[in-house]
Amino acid sequence: MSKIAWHNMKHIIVLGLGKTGVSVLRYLHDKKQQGKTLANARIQVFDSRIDPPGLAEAKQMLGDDEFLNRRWEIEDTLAADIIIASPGIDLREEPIVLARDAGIPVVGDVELFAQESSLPAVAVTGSNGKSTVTRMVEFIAAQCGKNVAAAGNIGLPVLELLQPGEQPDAVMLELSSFQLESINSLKLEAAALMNISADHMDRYGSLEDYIKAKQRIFANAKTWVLYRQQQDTWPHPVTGKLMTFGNDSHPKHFGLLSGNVDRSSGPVAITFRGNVVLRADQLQLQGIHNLVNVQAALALCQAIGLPIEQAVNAVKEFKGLPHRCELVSNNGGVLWVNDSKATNIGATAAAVEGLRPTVNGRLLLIAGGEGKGADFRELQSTLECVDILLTIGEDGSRIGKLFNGSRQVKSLQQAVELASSLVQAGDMVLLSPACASFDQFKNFEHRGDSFRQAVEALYVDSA
Ligand code: UMA
Ligand code: ADP
Repeated sequence: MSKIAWHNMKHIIVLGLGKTGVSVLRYLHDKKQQGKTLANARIQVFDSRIDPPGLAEAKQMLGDDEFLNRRWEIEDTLAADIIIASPGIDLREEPIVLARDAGIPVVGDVELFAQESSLPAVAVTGSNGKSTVTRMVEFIAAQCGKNVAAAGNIGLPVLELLQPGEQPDAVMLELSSFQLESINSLKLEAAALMNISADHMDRYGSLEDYIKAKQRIFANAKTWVLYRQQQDTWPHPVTGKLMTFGNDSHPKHFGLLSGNVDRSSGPVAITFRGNVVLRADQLQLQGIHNLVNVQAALALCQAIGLPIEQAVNAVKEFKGLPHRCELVSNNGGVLWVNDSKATNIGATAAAVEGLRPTVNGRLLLIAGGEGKGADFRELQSTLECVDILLTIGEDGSRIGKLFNGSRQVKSLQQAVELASSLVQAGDMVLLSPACASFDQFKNFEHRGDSFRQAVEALYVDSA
């Protein structure tokens, strides 16, 4: 898209007043304060929540009347010169489609950032592994003495990077399919597509549409970092410099030296151009999916000029993120693992299949929540690695149907209590829901924290 002609923008509407909406208002407000382009522009913000988190700040910036606590209608969108939509807003809504058809630009915060920033940037997308890879790159860079700022879907809206302050050496962006839908100008040193598994099917017409949104990350990327085990998700033709990663070996790219995930059964190592660069037991991360994540992170680090030897040494110290296959207790020899961030089938499959070989006893899985339109039959083969299944939440019983003897319980706390009566030393209890959390929790962190608290309470009570 051509550069936004801000001086022509007399009426701007911002849709959504969550984290993104607030950062967009700050960006526009700063432009207004600087006095030139937006001096007389009217800025309105819409949100269907009565009291969205950024309301006080929005009113301070815009005045009391420019927050509209209602859905945007066709009259609103057609009256705008530009529409800036938060990622959670479906761009297929009629008022937005009609505005677009009428030639009104519809952009997101990442496009605004891309039009403004000249910092070197790399980015990651995919159904799973984005946050892990994002934090890994940030961590590796810091260990190597570089200040790489992580932003995007990871939680810090990208426009916050434009606020005054110390400029980072480079930017590491985590981008969701929602954010990618409205980008055009983002130039990247390298972009990675981690993997695709069905997710957000309540927003996309088909898996193909979801994949197409993800592939937009490569439009202006010099190096394309792609997963060898899912070549059917690669954009064609590959026009960037190709760097692949995967679960197999490769003479020229990143790969894995074969062996079992169960580290006792032989070395599993990450290779680069056929040479071992890192043994799995040198890492502080569990599961084969994390060995795959390390490869992608190393490829992105290379693209921002970090020497591979240094990056490899640095990643050995990376401890992983909370709520992703996180061991929260091993009291009484039972391993309790919080994988609350597993909000889709692919993540739960990776966790169950990646952790199963490390469990001596039985594996008890707690799954369920808001299914986001997923077809849970895809979880069938994964459930064969599970010994006991407890389900929770509004779509729990849809997963339960696939497993003989599964039990649906009312709350996560009840699931933990029931689990504790069923397991013994050597077993693992894994919370890996394959669902979003919003039916019973504020977010996945709240769900993971509730799990941890319920587990801690078990042992306090029994102390
Ligand atoms: N809203 C409406 N009407 C709607 C939809 C939303 O009024 O039809 C309002 C909501 O009431 C809310 C605001 O819009 O106040 C929320 O906007 P949003 O959902 O876009 O959320 P933000 O707070 O702006 O956070 C977004 C990302 N959220 C989503 O994409 C859903 C955050 O990713 C991201 O960290 C943040 O921008 C900063 O870039 C979260 C996420 O869940 C972690 N992402 C999805 C995922 O990872 O699966 C894609
Ligand atoms: P995202 O930001 O894409 O949601 P996270 O790094 O937060 O990814 O991990 C989300 C979930 O996906 C966790 O449950 C984690 O165990 C699982 N996961 C992480 N990396 C991968 C991967 N490469 N493939 C499949 N699942 C993964």
